Amino acid sequence: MIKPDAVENGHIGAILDKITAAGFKIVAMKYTQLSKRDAEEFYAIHKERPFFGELVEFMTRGPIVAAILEKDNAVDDFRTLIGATNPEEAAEGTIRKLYAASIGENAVHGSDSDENAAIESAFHFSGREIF
Ligand code: 3AN
Repeated sequence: MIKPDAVENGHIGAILDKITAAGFKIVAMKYTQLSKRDAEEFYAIHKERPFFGELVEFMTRGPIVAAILEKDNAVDDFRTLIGATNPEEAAEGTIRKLYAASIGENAVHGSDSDENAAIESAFHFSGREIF
């Protein structure tokens, strides 16, 4: 996902450019806004964390871009491309270093395993939206 902060700041095009330049193929994509219920479901794994309320509030405050990306070793390579969760710790040239302001508002989301990628893909897309 390209998160609400990056959308608000006009970074959709630049982020998609970096993603395709890094060799990812976009097999599904949409511009949408998460409801409170959607965000609570998507981030259910974090529901006991102190920042959960803030995270749901942030992720629902404006539109996002959801996409499914395909590549060999996609999960690890995408996490390398986006950089550390905290942009202050993210490597130079990564998407979060370039476009994120804080650990809470960190521009992009990437799945942390192939298993979660499948779950998150099904959360956003139906079969006929995947190419
Ligand atoms: P990542 O997105 O790098 O996989 P996770 O899964 O640990 O990181 O966290 C999910 C999301 O929760 C982050 N992208 C960020 O928006 C938010 N988050 C994580 N840690 C914090 C924190 N300490 N304070 C505020 N928000 C946080």
